[in-house]
Amino acid sequence: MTNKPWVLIIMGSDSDAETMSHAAAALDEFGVPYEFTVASAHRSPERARQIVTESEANGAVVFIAGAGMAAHLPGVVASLTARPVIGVPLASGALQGVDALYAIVQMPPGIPVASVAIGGARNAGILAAQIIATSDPALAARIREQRQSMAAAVTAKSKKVEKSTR
Ligand code: RP5
Repeated sequence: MTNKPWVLIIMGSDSDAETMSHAAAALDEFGVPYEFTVASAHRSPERARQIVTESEANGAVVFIAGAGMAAHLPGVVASLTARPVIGVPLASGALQGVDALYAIVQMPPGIPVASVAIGGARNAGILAAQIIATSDPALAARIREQRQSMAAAVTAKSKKVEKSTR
């Protein structure tokens, strides 16, 4: 247990866990604590409600919610907390995440959910860290360092292929 601000990562099924683990990995890189759990908006609404309300009371400051198909979990989480919710549309079923993307981004005015790309769990983790970093300068510095590493990696990639004929 920690008093540090932490992130709840919640998903609709254990079949979502592999993709959602990329959000956890991003938070691990930045040393941001999280809990990782499953609750379904449709199959276990009472469990979803209990986890979200208890997590808010216990210091979760950002919620990451992943779901596939009729992806109502992120919206339900947003209905239960006034803290920021990041939705992760997941590719499953016949429509491979397009259905989940539409479900997550089409929230009614007043109850926002920020959405990343289909399967974009890593960006959800990074965005959650960025939100927490607004009040944590050391975390903000770690995020800036990672940006610098990425920029250096792009320069290295260019060196492998660049040429000029002028
Ligand atoms: C959604 O239905 C879940 O988020 C998952 O992406 C999808 C399939 O769930 P399972 O049938 O694998 O439990 O609610």
